[in-house]
Amino acid sequence: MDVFLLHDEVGNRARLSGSGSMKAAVRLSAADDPDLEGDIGVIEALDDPELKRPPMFKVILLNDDYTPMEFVVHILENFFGMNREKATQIMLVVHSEGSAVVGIYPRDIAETKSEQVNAYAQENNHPLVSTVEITD
Ligand code: TYC
Repeated sequence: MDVFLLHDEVGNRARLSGSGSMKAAVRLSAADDPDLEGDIGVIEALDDPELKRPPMFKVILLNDDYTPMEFVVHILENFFGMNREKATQIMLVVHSEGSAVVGIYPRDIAETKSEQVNAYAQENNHPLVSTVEITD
């Protein structure tokens, strides 16, 4: 929210407030610039620059009945940078809960990792599947 108080020499006041961009017309005085005295000038409040963080995406690994546990651990070590202990722990979460988030990344990276995992599982004749979902 931006607020401007506009006032003249005899105490008349106007309040200008809002968000987004705002403009107010003002009559210029000799103090602004003698050449412009009496002209109409414009005061403009610009939008705050919006600095939104890019959305992040979860890579989710799904359980199935056939992919060997050791293969899932291998995936978590090699595609998601986990050590053996962490990879084993997360594999067991997927196995018992049905799914688990295995990484959170910007959209392109999440989609590439998920596609690489799915392709690698297929090449090795395992039904393992990962998906991507936007974070809330
Ligand atoms: N449920 C599989 C089994 O019993 C193991 C497994 C774990 C499969 C995690 C997929 O994402 C997965 N062999």
